[in-house]
Formats: sequence, C-alpha cells, structure tokens
Amino acid sequence: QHQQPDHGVAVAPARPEVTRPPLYTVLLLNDDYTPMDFVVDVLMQFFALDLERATQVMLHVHTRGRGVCGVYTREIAESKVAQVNEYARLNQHPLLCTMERS
Ligand code: TYC
Repeated sequence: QHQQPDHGVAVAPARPEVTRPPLYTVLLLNDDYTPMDFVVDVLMQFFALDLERATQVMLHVHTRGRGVCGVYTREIAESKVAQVNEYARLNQHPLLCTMERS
C-alpha cells in the first residue's frame, strides 16, 4: 500500500470539528394595549408559527410577561427584532420585541 511521506509538520488531530455561531433568543414583551390578534399575526408572519402555536406563545407572553419567538444567529435575530418593532410602530401598537444571548 502506498504511503504518503511524513513532512514533519504538526497538524491538528483528524477529528471532525465544527464551530457554531452564538445564538440569540428573540422575545416578545407583554403590554396592556397591543391587541391579541395583532400579536398572533406577528408571530405567524415573522416567526412562521401556525395559528395554534402563535396563539400559545401570545397567551404565554400575556400571562408571564415575556416569551420566546425563536432562536437565531445574531444577524437574523437583529433583523427579526427590527422588523417586528417597525411593524408595531407602523400600526401604532406599543408591542416590543427584544433579543438576548442564548
Ligand atoms: N396583553 C395584551 C392584551 O391584553 C396582549 C399582548 C400579548 C400584548 C402579548 C403584547 O407581547 C404581547 N391585549
């Protein structure tokens, strides 16, 4: 069997190694004024939840104060937060979306 020559260069062990980017949790915060159906609409439109899951998340936020919309890499999370907050402002609702390092 043919052998590769050993050039004596130190190499990393041949172990399949991946690096994963930091993840960020995107959250919705509760408020007293944003209509429930608007929040459900946001969760369906921007986070691809179906009606049932969007309703569950909305009710969780309503009762617990905050809730998870999804987990993304930094740029995607930043984009979701900006889009949701802009959409809420445009519709004159005080709804707040935020993110934190997972
Ligand atoms: N608390 C709001 C209401 O009673 C509903 C609501 C739910 C608002 C979730 C914001 O992120 C929110 N109309």
